[in-house]
Amino acid sequence: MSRIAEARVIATCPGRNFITLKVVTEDGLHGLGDATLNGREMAVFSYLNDHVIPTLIGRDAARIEDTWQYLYRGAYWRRGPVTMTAIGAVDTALWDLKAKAAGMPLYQLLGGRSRDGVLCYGHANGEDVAATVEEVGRYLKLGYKAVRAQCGVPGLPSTYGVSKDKMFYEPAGAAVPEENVWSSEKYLNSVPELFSALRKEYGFTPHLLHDVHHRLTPIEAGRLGKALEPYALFWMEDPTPAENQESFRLIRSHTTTPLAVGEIFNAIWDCKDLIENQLIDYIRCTVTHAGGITHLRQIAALAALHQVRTGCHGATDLSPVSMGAALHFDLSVPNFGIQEYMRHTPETDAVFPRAWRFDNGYLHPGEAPGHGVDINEALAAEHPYRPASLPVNRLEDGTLWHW
Ligand code: GCO
Ligand code: MG
Repeated sequence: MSRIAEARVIATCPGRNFITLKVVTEDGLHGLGDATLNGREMAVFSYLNDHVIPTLIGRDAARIEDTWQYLYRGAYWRRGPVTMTAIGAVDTALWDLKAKAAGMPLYQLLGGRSRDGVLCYGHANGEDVAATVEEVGRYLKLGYKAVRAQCGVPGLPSTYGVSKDKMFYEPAGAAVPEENVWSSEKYLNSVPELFSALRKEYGFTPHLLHDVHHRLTPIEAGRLGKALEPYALFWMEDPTPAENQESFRLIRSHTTTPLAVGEIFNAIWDCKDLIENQLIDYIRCTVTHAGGITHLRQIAALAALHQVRTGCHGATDLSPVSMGAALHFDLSVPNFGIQEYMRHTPETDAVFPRAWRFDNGYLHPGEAPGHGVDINEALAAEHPYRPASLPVNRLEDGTLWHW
């Protein structure tokens, strides 16, 4: 393998914004990394262009670990979503390159398969319980073994996670955030009814998941987890903001519903206390936002010591490049749990040709050398970047609430 000759950052918006890092070696191979930080895309674009790419040119592309250490340990400013997303993009691109140079699918370099396929969950949502039950049924017919269910809350004009476009849900909209109304009381009263209806209709074989999006206080989360116990959820996600991680002890002391956290974490230091104290069951960090394959493997190794399993974030705010890399990680890592899978639009799939595929509830990374996802730059250029933001939340009295 040779030296890095060139690296460039590509911004494209085939339905939503994606930032992609392309690293090219002197012998003409290229590797790709996803650098999409949802709603803050241009911060990483600049970080890569202004601070990272100048240090990559001429570097030995084979030295993945040393490059990671250089960008993390060598920098005065450590951690944080912008830095770690930039490092993650470089790391993923270098793993892609190394596997291409070896002529192997990436999972082979990561130790080979630990399983035959990657269990994934889809997103079902509806305005009310009946519509959500129907939507979950649609996923089960498509072959999904696991489905996340989100439902409109009676008495609230709209609910985050519940969309009109069921197949290609994209929550980022206006350039300046829209405002949603939230009520934890109304929400808490409505969720158990949804899962009761789902178990009544479909029994206990399908895995069911639910995302709280950080909206509850710890004691409210304990109450919800307890109320959901009869419906045996695969997990309850992000029940409360995870800054004060001690608060998870309170949730844990009230419920055996498994807990999943980590989609907005960016370093092992965010995960350490929750994992070491066994306060969660699934860790949801991604290759994109948590420092690439190199760092995610470290997080997974720590998690394995404590019987915490992985459940990588896989919303459409991560590009197909992220999914490609995640699937090689998922296939190889011993303590894999589940992979989130939200379909991208056909426009996005056209910009990012890929080797991975969905088959009967499982994802497969494919056998192409590298992570198996490429970018059609000419097509990408036809979809220029446009600012888009996630909505913010206010309580019914106007108080600003957690995202
Ligand atoms: C998830 C996430 C999504 C977020 C999205 C933000 O679990 O997939 O919480 O639902 O809305 O990633 O852009
Ligand atoms: Mg989530």
